[in-house]
Amino acid sequence: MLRVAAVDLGASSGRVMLGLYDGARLTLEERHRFSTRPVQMGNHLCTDVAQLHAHVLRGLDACHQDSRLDAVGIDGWAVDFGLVNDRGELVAPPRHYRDPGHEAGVVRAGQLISSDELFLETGIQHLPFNTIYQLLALQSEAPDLMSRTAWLLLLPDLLNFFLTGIPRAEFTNATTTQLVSAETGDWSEKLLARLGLPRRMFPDIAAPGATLGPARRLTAVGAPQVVHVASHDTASAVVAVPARRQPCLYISSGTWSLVGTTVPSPITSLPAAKSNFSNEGGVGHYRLLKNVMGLWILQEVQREWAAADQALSLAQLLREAEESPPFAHLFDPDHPRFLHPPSMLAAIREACEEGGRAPRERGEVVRAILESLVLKYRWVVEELARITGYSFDAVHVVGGGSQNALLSQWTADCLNLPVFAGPAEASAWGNAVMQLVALGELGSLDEARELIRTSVDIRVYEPRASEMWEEPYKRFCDLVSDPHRAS
Ligand code: LFR
Repeated sequence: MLRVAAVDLGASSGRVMLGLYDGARLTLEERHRFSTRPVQMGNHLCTDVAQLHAHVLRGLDACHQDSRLDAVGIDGWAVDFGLVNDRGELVAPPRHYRDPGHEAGVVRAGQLISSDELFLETGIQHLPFNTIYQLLALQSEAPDLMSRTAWLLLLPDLLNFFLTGIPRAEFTNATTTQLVSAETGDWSEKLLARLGLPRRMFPDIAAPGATLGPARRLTAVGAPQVVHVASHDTASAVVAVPARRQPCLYISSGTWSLVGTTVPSPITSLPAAKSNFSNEGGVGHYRLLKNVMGLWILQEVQREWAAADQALSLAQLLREAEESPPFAHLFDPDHPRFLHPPSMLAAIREACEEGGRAPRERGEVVRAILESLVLKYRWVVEELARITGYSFDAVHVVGGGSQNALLSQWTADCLNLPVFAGPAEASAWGNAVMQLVALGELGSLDEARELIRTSVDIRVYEPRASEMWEEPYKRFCDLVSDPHRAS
């Protein structure tokens, strides 16, 4: 029996899962779960990395209790990083991508390089919090910071560094910095020079499936091998998409909804640029996808209701949504106002008022969120088909959002495609199977996916009454306001 620990840092919660592989089947058992929510520290929204590290250690301890671990792999949300000095200490608290302070970096980048050139060089979509912008904002705010920095380490790489003492970048997550060349898959020296970012702080890039080194800082519990999984959580989730036919259409549904497909190499054509698609690195492929704001909007609304003592279970909220009138309030969920508003309810109200009337009842609000999300999925899928020339006959929904039956059914209805829902813990599954690849137990991504198919349960939602979505979709298309979309 092989024992691997999959550490997965999602945008709202993290977990450490113990993977048990008997040569034929893989099972995952949750051993520790914790919040990954950012904390406001002074003027900035930050990630509490010390807490994250402590939770990783606790989770690994819990995995170790019965017997030794063979390997450990860490994946997490993209883009965010820590800067460490040559003594291996953080030079500043890592900022969170939802911190509004990165905006200054977007302005600075615009002075140094055009957005078309940036896309051509990196193949990465414009998101105002990409590492490139975070770094440029820091550089102008605290110019001494970089001179004190030995390494820039994205969060999973940083936690790997705490375990092993080895500074190394992993490919899938590195691409999300928007500093990696779409052509070479390595840091773009040209771009770094142009932006005045020191090349020396970017570590060597390793491929997913490579071994990093023993977790020698875990002496109390032995020293399992730390391996490079696809350390971007979305890349791990895409590894776990249990499709028989490739390329397939997937939605990695959680705090974000990542809607995309896989392509053999980056597509940096004009239509891809205009629709602001991303070519993020994957395991033997690129992930051509787009960020949709996702269940974050609903999570924030639930948080607001809970704070006002009006907490209701998700099941109850979904029931109320189903009982509310259809297509009464639509909005583009990807408007920047939803990224980190002081009040999500107020942001929704404002957006709906621009197009008509604001929702008042709880059920109406939830319905507006879910309908707007699935309409945006359709918009992205149509763009995706146009850019790739692919046609899709099903959609795989993976991640926590795949457990939301109403959202899955409406996704099937709106896209007029069957939805295959699951696995819910897709990133952890993708993480665990890549560890088996690194350990030499599985030979390829296809084998890894086959193992997942035989190990998880998938629910199927057939499309119903799709014609009902036609008229609202036309209305919705008029609302879509992507800053990079051709008018
Ligand atoms: C999902 C995710 C997305 C990335 C966003 C910010 O958890 O990793 O792929 O765009 O978080 O890092």
